[in-house]
Amino acid sequence: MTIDNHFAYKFIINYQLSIINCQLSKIMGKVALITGITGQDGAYMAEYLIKKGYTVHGIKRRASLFNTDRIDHLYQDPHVENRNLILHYGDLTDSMNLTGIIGEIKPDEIYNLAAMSHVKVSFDTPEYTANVDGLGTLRILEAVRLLGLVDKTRIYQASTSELYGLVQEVPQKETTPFYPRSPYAVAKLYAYWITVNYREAYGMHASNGILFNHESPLRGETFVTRKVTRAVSRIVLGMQKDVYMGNLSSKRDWGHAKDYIKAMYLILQQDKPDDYVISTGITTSIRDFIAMAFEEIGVTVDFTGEGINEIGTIVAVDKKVFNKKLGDHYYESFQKRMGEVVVKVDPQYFRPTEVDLLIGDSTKARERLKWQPYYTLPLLIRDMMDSDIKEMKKEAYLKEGGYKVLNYFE
Ligand code: NAP
Ligand code: F7E
Repeated sequence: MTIDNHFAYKFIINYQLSIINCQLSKIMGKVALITGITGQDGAYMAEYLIKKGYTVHGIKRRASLFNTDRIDHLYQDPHVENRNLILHYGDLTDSMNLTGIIGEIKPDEIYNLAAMSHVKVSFDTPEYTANVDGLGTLRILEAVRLLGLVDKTRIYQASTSELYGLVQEVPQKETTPFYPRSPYAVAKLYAYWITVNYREAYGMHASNGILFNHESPLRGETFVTRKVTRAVSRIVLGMQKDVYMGNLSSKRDWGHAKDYIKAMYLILQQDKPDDYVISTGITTSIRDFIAMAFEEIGVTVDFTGEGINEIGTIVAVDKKVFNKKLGDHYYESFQKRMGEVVVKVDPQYFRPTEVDLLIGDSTKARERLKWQPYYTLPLLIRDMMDSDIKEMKKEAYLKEGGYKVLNYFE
């Protein structure tokens, strides 16, 4: 056999193998790898893809306690055969580990959702944040390239509205120049551009979703929305006196994570890779979010004062709404708190550089992906408040019964 023939045979065999692989994955369902599967978006994404018939692999970090609460309902005993959720230990800082997992499972789709995702904390851990959020993305792209999976594996990169930082245009869209304002955003800027570069240099199906803030009952407890819905629930149930907040004037474009993971999925189903803004197009201040969360249970809070002297005071309670949401049991003691201050400002929550205003224009996604959010902000707040009231009632019940309840202060 001549060398030319040898390469021709190899090419034909490889080509046939790739067709067989493709047909097999159609019959057997697709395989997805989710980094950050234990996080808010990772948990919703795993559930969504499993319902669509995918086999989902997830990367979880080793922790000294179980960290799989958010995916507990999907988790199966590792001894069960034909599982549709398989977890691997790993870390975005470990390229050998990532290359090993990707090489073993050869995913059709990778959703890179893992990150040190807290903006304020990124000022305390800038080097680590750059390593995970910036270089972590490079490690995944490079693993796919080196393993020869460029034509098979599609990659979603979790980019962020934080890239717009000190906004250069209102509203922000795909063409708005970036101006990151935190170590987190600067790391994500690298990840954004390395994704674009690998797409252009190697023809990878790699796309950025530039997602604006999205929340849910699964949101981490130290992000502002969840901090508020937890605190409001505890205050009305008599478990907490007040809450200390940071900058009340910044504005965010908040959507529901359940809507946003659908956009991520749609981005990877397009024939061509591209970058998309995902947002609701409505912006609200932190102050108004807090007022809306109290209003959800019939409590009116009025804000007075400025800067670090600003306070939120209870000025009215709608008994009917309050009782409907919480039950009569709590009204008597709560109405005695009329006129009391429940929201205060503590500068320890301020950031060295703040992102004052975010509001997205997601026209491109709405037209090309046919994506549209279902949840409005009031619906999102209802979902989060219902869930946290239930959670806090459980804690109150345990406390009454003499059981230990943890204090999570931040
Ligand atoms: P999240 O709840 O904080 O989840 C982050 C996930 O990343 C967790 O599973 C975490 O694991 C994992 N992780 C952190 N460091 C890691 C490391 N070194 N190696 C491997 N895994 C690591 O974040 P999210 O709200 O779901 O956001 C998902 C992604 O979207 C993130 O990349 C975030 O930056 C980005 N994003 C979020 C929003 C938003 O509003 N939610 C908007 C735009 C972009 P543990 O559970 O062990 O901590
Ligand atoms: O802050 C202000 C704070 O921490 C929102 C991440 O998912 O979304 C998230 O980043 C705003 C900021 O989210 C408190 O100063 C006031 O202006 O909920 P956050 P974030 O910084 O917008 C983007 C899109 C991401 O990509 C990130 O991963 O709220 N704020 N008082 C407060 N914030 C917190 N956390 N705590 C306060 O007490």
